Amino acid sequence: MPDIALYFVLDAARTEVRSLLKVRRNGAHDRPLKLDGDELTPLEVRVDGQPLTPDQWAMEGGALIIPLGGEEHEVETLVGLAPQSNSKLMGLYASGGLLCTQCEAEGFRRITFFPDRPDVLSRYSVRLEADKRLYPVLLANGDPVEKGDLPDGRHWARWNDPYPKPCYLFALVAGNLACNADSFTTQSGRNVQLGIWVKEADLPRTAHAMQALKNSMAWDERVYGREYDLDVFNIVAVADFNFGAMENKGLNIFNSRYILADPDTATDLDYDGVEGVVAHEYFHNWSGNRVTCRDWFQLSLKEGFTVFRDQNFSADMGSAAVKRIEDVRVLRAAQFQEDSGPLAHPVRPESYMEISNFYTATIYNKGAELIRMMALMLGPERFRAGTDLYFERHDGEAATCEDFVRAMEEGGGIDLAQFRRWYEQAGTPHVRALLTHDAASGTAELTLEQHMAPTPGQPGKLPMAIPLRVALFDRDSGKSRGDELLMLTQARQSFTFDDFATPPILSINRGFSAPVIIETDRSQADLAFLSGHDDDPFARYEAMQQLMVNVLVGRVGGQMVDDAAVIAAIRDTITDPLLDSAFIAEAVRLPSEAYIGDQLAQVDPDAIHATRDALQYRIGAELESLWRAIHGKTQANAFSLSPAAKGARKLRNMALLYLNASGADDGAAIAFGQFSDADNMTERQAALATLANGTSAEREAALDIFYNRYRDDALTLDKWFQTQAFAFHPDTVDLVEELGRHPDFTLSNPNRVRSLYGAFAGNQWAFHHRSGKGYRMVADCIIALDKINPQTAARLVPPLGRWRRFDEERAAMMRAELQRILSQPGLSRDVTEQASKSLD
Ligand code: B3K
Ligand code: ZN
Repeated sequence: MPDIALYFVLDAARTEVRSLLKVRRNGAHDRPLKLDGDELTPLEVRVDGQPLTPDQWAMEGGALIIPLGGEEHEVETLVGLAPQSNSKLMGLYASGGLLCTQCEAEGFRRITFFPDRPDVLSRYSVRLEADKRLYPVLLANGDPVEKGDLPDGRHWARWNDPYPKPCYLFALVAGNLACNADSFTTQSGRNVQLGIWVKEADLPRTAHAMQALKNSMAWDERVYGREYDLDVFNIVAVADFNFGAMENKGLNIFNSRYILADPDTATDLDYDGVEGVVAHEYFHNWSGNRVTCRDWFQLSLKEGFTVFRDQNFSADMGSAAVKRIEDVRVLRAAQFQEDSGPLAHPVRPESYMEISNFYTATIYNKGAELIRMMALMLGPERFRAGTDLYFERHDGEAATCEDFVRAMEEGGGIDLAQFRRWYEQAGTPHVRALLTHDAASGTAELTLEQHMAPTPGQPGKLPMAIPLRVALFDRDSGKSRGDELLMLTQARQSFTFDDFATPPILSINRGFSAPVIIETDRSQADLAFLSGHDDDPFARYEAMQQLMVNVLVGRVGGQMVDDAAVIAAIRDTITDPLLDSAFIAEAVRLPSEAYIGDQLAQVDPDAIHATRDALQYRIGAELESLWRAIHGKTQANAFSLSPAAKGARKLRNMALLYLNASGADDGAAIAFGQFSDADNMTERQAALATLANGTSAEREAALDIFYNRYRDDALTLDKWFQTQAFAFHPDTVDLVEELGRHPDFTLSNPNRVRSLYGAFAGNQWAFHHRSGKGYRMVADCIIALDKINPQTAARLVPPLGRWRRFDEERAAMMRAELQRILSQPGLSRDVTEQASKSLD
């Protein structure tokens, strides 16, 4: 399909789409032309200008089948769409008065008949026509070429995209939008017009996104030598969106939560989210659009690589150490859980029922870790040689993960034969590390053993190639001789280190060099040493976490583990004048309840909650005066987004949390004070969250104030729902049930659903309430939402699928809910796949 011309007559109730396809037979075969379609009815079908009679074409499933004789034809179809009734938010739909599209992965077939697969690349010419008053702005991919007015208050615009692209990158937007306009001059001196399009009232909230866009464009030139290729780059924010954002060529469409930010409504985390997602979508212009995927099994080719790129961009814009800690926390929370459950799949999956279910932490975040390991093994110059070769060799093509690995091998000069198993084998490798010391010879020996548990469809696993950054610390000097990169390639392997008169201390998987679970038997004393001395910030953080995990896991298992080492390490950390605030805040944070659960053979949500709460109380009470001092000292810094200001807010919020955990009488009053006085959402929301965990009068007051202040601002009201759903409050289950009936709750907005039920399902203690009520509520939501928006409904299934990790009673209730979901008539393919795999 070398060329496609599309003609849209746009209207929320009824849109007409005429498409003209130049088709050319792809090889020596006589099969008919098959054009995918989903919920489409052909109103006209023409070949080379001649209308076909209904007996000259056929429908097969949703697809249109046209027998064709010759080698080349022009095929024309006409269909009618009803955007305002499209609640799936795939294809052309209406959102807050706008018309917009979402095509990835298979939404284009809901707009017109077309071979909807990523290896069909075509040049698009698009004409949009609409009522000028309702839809004064008409946008599509590529460059604007012509526009004009029509009688009856109508107008039109034509856009051409000179770069052949797969149809999943098609986009259009029509609506009443205001523009934050700016420009960027590329390294070769071309001028690019940048536009961020939002509702007029939201214009003041677009500055951060624009700055992020310009920074991204400069970064991709500097770090990867990649320049932007069109004359315009537009971004549109929409309120109803299934995902974060979409990288359509030259016309990115965003969930408004990743564009809009101002101090009053966005937290520092939100600001970082805007910066990261703007960068991610922009970077896709090369890793995704110029070089796209041959098929959807290769999804990680663009997503893993692009996440790696956006992570490094954000690291360069702020604190690299803290960014790495945050990224690993996300990986462990989302991807390690996936890898250890019924939905585990390889980074390059081998089958799927519904591709929408494969936009997972494995494809995205583990995929990024694979690229990171290759970059580590190659070093910066050779990695860049590899990516240069990849982009040159595959520009304009639909490529595979194998193509990427081969470019790394050839461009970087490395053998990745065994490394390829990372794409094939699902599951997280466990690496057991044992360090022994021989005083007579003065040598230390590190023995590493790897194993991987079976995953669905993969009973046996082969050893992986695991790059581990390691350092050995001398107890007396407190120093190491530096970092070494060890390659663990066998099931069991030993490494010897000379000249150690006394037993050194092991620092391993520094920087989280490989996405594995390390098992060591390092003592609390050795971990405490590393938590104070390790010169790799991630390893230092990790030592602190491991100290805490040992206490928590031991106590949940009924052992009396002393917490003195934890409290001492936290005291040393918060009083260390050389550490920056953001790092301190990360280091002293207790591991999440879910993470503690992951370390146990069986998750006991109540015991985990009680144990973690008790340790939090001890840390709060023992160090109360320090928390009080930190909270007071970091006050009143005028709002700025500098790393120092963000770090101070993060630490202050942590101090507030521990101060409240300490049981101090004035805890709630101090939190309420912070809530009332804050000049920014980071402190306001943290104070609200701290209050929401308790049962004080201030809790209700703050929730009311927050609600009344933001009730007309959907994005900020989401935080009100989310904070309550996340709260460690004994009645969270009932409160969430009530919130589900709140007049501001709606299933039709994915952000709102995620804020309430998505957050709730991530609150281990509340969701796994022994009554089973949490399971029932989430299942009810899935069943109701499936009729409206199956893609978003399916994303709520995985928490129910983790039943194997819980006691028999909970497991039985979770299974019963999965069965109830599966017994619903007319269940979508999306939810069917997730629920049935979860029961297997
Ligand atoms: N590529 C899109 C994902 C769209 C998924 C739709 N099922 C966003 C991103 O990763 O950049
Ligand atoms: Zn992406």
